Amino acid sequence: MKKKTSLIFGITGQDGAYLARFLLSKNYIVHGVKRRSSSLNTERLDDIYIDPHNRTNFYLHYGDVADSTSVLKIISEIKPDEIYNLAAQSQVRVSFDIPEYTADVVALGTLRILDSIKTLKLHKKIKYYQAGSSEMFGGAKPPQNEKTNFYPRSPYAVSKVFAHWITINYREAYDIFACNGILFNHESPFRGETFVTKKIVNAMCKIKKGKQKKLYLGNLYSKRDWGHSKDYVEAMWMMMQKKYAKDYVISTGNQYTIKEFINLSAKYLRMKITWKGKGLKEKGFWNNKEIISIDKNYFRPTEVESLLGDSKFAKKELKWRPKYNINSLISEMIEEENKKLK
Ligand code: NAP
Ligand code: F7E
Repeated sequence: MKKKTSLIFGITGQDGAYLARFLLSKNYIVHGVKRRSSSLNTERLDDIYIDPHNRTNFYLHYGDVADSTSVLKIISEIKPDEIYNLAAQSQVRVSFDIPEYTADVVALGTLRILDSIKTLKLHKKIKYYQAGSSEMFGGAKPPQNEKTNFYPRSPYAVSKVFAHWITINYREAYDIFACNGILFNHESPFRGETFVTKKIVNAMCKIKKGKQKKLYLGNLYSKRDWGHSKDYVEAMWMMMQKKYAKDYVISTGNQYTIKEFINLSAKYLRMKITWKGKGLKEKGFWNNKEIISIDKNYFRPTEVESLLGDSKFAKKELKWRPKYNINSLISEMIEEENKKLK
């Protein structure tokens, strides 16, 4: 049987790295788009990015979703069966500092890919996946599902709402198989170091080994529904195997505060944290040493307080089930970090 060809925008990120491995395991030919950077950005792909001269199933191309000529050229050359658009400036806090850039990449980047499919008349061949986010629900009351109205609370989330609707518009207007995954937070050892779970795990492991003194955080009381990236990239692929494109919420259905995530990580590391004080003066102590403090710079101008997904639709239609829970997620992240510290 002829191998399927996939093209991943955002292959160097957390999900891109897991999705590439997943698709290779399904016998796909995998193409990925990486940005030019002054230092290497392919660290998460190192073990699959073997000698380019002996490779037959994994290829990287320079490109940028802010540059429509590169997007059009890559799609026209590869003519993939499936496109996964994972490319984004995905840091919510940073999107308040660089809102225009965030909108260009997240909102218009999506449009550039969809419009290339249309312009190249590849709408009958290519299936398109859009990386939507629970951040689009923002201030909407939990639990959130496919019928919940969006209430985005950051330039990132507003841009994702545009991306969501332009995906539906191109599906309806030009008959493109284009689906939106509305994914709740998902983490892993590959998670970027500025996201809160990875920041906590890395710091706690280092503090335990005496390699770091303190961890500074923002709001400890927002609640998130955290899953594992490995489970979530499988859901992306499942959506793309359906006959008709639809939009699906992917989540675990459990939520925890940031403080609960710290306590669970500490428990795994056998560290007993004692909390004292309130608001900006709240502090965490271990062995009578102050190891956690609040820094107001990590607060956001508008916060998303409570995300809790209801993914009954995906469970029914895709038969998708997460394999990880919060404890196996945290233990894997800690084990991998400890290996690195050794
Ligand atoms: P990530 O680790 O931040 O990866 C983002 C990827 O996009 C990286 O490969 C990055 O390249 C690339 N990128 C950034 N700007 C680009 C541009 N202008 N042109 C081409 N590529 C560009 O994010 P992730 O956690 O894997 O998430 C994947 C996607 O799902 C993102 O769209 C994110 O917004 C969305 N999402 C994530 C979550 C989550 O909890 N992880 C939940 C819902 C939705 P560099 O490596 O060069 O920076
Ligand atoms: O923040 C609070 C912060 O940056 C989670 C992205 O993948 O998931 C991610 O967005 C919570 C927020 O993720 C710190 O205020 C406290 O309430 O890990 P995060 P996020 O903003 O939920 C969604 C679904 C995406 O789509 C995004 O691309 O933690 N928090 N103190 C902190 N957050 C950070 N980053 N750093 C702190 O020091």
